[in-house]
Amino acid sequence: MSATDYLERIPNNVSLKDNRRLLRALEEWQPKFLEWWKDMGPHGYQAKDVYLRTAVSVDTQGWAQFGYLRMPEYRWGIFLAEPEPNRAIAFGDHKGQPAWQEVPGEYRGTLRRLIVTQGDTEPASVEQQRHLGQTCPSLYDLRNLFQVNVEEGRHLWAMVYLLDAYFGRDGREESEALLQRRSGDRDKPRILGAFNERTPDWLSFFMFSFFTDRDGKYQLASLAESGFDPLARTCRFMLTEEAHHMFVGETGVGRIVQRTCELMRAHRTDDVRAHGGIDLPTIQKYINFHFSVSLDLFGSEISTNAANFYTLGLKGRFEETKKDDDHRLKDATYPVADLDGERVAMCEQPALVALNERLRDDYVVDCARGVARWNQVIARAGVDLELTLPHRAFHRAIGCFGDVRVSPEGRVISQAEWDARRDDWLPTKADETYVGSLMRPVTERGKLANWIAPPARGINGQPMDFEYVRLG
Ligand code: BYC
Repeated sequence: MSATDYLERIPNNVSLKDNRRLLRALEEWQPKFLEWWKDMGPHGYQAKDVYLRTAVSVDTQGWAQFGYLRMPEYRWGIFLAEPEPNRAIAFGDHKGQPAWQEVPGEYRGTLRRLIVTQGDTEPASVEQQRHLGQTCPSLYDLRNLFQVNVEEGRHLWAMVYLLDAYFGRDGREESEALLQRRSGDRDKPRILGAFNERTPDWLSFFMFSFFTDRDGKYQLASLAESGFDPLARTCRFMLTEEAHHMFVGETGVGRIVQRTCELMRAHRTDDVRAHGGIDLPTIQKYINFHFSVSLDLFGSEISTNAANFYTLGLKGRFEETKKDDDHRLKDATYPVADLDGERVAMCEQPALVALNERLRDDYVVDCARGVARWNQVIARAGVDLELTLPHRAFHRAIGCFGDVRVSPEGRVISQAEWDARRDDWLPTKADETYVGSLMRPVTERGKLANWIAPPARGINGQPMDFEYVRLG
């Protein structure tokens, strides 16, 4: 492909045509990306026309253009939110100074690590979801899966842009390594725990999109506050796309819950498995699993890394600029959940080292709102049961609860009690086998698998029976 072709293929608002060095780096990386997409991207459907949204600019007209295209021809572009004139750093030791347009030399390594950690999650999620197309519950859902996948690909591009444009040779090496690690691979795993878990079925996919993509929202929002302006602007634009991913998760689980309740009422039974549905206790176990592994993504309760990221002006808090305090936090404290002997108790900690926990708190509140909406579906159906979030200490691998066993109610328990109760709380092999047995592809226009209700509306005003993926 010639340089002009690349400029055509990579819609951008970073003046790529004037930056030959960056263009060359991306020209070299792009075929490797496509190779990775071929090997690790969605299995099947690569030659089919999919009704996708593509961002071709950052204005209201351009960021959501709908049309049919084949996934490998998706235009993975590079977009930064519009610059904020005279933007100043909003927090930490550099508060009030002009935001950096170049990487400050002394923070190079730290910043690169943050960008690589963020970037690593994007291809990881595509890898985790690569087989789901084979078992889609409808063409509508299949299209949404692919939309999420191409946009995660674009988010990888966004991080690779930062690495290639601002971190020289090191950055280019990291860009390559992002295509070499593999989700779940024992020898070269993805960096963060949740991104090495399997997403074997659509219930897991919707839970992942609700819980794990929501970690993405909070991490991106914190990086969108960064003093390094290109990172802040990149993340701000990514957040516009992230909203759809969480919508897919929330409505996906909501539609399963709705269908389950319909089956419960129609057959006057809690045992909807007999009628091909996913029972509410199984849904609860999947919530317990995905919530807990996503909580781990926020890091330890007490973290000097987090304090440094903040003090150096690299990563802020959620909605930093809306908070009414000194934005330095040197003397502030924050309540953090900790182990006090056999119980979980709150204790005041220096606010700077507690920033991971603070972000986790924001996230938990947001998750609870979504669960409340699922419970409205259940209540409207007249079913007497509520889904809940397990206690934050339940089933944790990272942080102070990583070494203890805790029940979903937050009681510290023995290993023996955990062993006896684990299968009541987390999906078992039998649960996974049952859910797996429901995963049969439904690809007829307007048709839907039996275990999920139809969406309230189609994509971009299209009807449910629209040909979201052309199979002919
Ligand atoms: N798994 O000081 P600590 C998304 C490591 S999702 C494995 O507590 P820190 C998306 C940690 O790296 C958002 N290792 O943690 C969603 C550190 O290692 P070193 C992704 C873990 O550094 C769906 C050590 O343990 N973005 O976008 O304060 C689909 C001590 O850690 C884990 C980001 O995460 C773990 N869960 O915070 C697609 C933002 N947790 O330094 C996309 C960028 C901790 O001792 N990342 N460790 O070698 C960060 O801000 C931070 O790296 C973390 C960790 C918040 C993740």
